[in-house]
Amino acid sequence: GAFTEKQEALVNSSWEAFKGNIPQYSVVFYTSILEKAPAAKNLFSFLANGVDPTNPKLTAHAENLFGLVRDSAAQLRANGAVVADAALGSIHSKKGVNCSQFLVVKEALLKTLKEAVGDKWSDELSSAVEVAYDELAAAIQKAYA
Ligand code: HEM
Ligand code: ISQ
Repeated sequence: GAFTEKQEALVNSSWEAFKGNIPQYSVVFYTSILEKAPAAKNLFSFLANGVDPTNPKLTAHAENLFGLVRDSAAQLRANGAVVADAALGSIHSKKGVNCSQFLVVKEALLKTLKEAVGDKWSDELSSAVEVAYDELAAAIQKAYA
């Protein structure tokens, strides 16, 4: 079905919660990714010295990714579809990023947002974030050259 205004608001609320402590939640995010996919360390130069919350590159990359999920929800609500720009497709295609890696990042995102929103977490919020993420991941892979 269509992505509702309520779903967009739920995704926005999780983004606001994440922004409440970006260094702390970035650690949760990267740690979760590295637990499931240790090789991800080699994909991101800013992880060379471990998950350091004072490294501005580390937090900025997490913020960019979370911001795009929020943007995806806005696109779904406004247009019923998500379009990723070609540059986003080409970065990931060059790095050979695959479906299983998209799944690892999705699970880490959900875990992080669950921690950020605390007792406001719900199945409805989880599913709104999942739809926004899955549609964005599909749009990125569709933009692979
Ligand atoms: C770069 C977003 C999934 C690996 C980027 C960039 C963005 C982005 C915006 C540009 C640089 C930055 O701001 O970080 C996303 C989004 C994703 C996603 C929205 C999911 C919907 C993934 C996955 C992987 C991955 C699953 C692999 C585990 C990379 C790598 C770069 C990159 C290696 C280049 C980093 C660098 O060296 O600067 N991504 N990404 N991405 N992404 Fe993703
Ligand atoms: C994937 N692409 C861009 C940035 C990221 C930050 C953290 C984890 C995965 C990412």
